[in-house]
Amino acid sequence: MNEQTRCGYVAIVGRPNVGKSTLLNHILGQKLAITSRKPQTTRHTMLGIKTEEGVQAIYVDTPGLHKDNEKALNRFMNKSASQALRDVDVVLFVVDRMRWTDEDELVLDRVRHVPCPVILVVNKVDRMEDKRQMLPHLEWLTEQLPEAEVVPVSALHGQNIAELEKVIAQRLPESEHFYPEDQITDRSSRFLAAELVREKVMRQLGAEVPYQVTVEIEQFKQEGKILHIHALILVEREGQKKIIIGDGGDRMKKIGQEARLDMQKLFGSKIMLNLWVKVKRGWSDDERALSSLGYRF
Ligand code: GDP
Ligand code: K
Ligand code: MG
Repeated sequence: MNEQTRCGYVAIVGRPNVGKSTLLNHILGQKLAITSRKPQTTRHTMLGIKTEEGVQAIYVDTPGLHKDNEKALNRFMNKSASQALRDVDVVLFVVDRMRWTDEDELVLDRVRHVPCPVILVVNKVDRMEDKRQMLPHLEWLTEQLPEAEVVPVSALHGQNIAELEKVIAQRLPESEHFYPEDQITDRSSRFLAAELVREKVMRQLGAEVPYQVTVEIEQFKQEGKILHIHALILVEREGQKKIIIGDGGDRMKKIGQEARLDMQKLFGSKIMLNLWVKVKRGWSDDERALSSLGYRF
């Protein structure tokens, strides 16, 4: 074993919408995790692996912890986020540079008790003209986490991310690497394809529908130079199906075009993408349906 090599798990936690997935994508230098302005965009934990100069950091992107535990899908997401805090080597606690909410508080309560180093990542500093505007709570927050290093960043614009990665690397244990150098995620290409379609749906739609949408890949087949992907968009109600299809299929067309471009970049291949929408009543509050759709408890 090369004595210089380091390797470990880095959990990215925080309330919905603070920029966890955006941060992961920036660190990896490619769009792996889907992002949007809407909470609940990330539903599954996903590994993003970066190997550079003898250091392998295995990031665990998580759904944000949220207060609403009523629906099965929400319980699934909260459980995934909590599990990610176990057995990791470093925790990145991501907060917004301005806003502090009850849901941040919820995350703080979990983070307070983790046995590994915590890095407080204060995100979205690009939105701030004056440093004094920074989270009035910041002083209080650092008192709550006296051991935590504070690193202000902009995940969207890449400000101070290299510095953050240095701080992370210093806290990873000396170890052999767990994954091959060129592997960037634990998720299958099918999974990533489904997520890209769901991202476009999330971004296209208003407040209500997105949480009742999931995507299944029915075909994923390379034929010559073309990757053929058939994706099924599942919704809860007939009305939602109409909304997703849009006037004369307008919205579906847009969703398809945008997803195809992202897939082309990610898979480095020409893509033929077919989309369908189907109603599957009650899928988001039915543990059995969730499990068959890939939400494994
Ligand atoms: P997550 O729910 O914590 O994974 O958050 P996302 O990564 O999906 O980001 C939520 C929203 O915040 C998206 O619209 C992002 O573009 C935006 N965002 C993330 N990081 C930054 C940042 O550093 N600056 C600004 N201005 N917006 C950001
Ligand atoms: K989001
Ligand atoms: Mg996310």
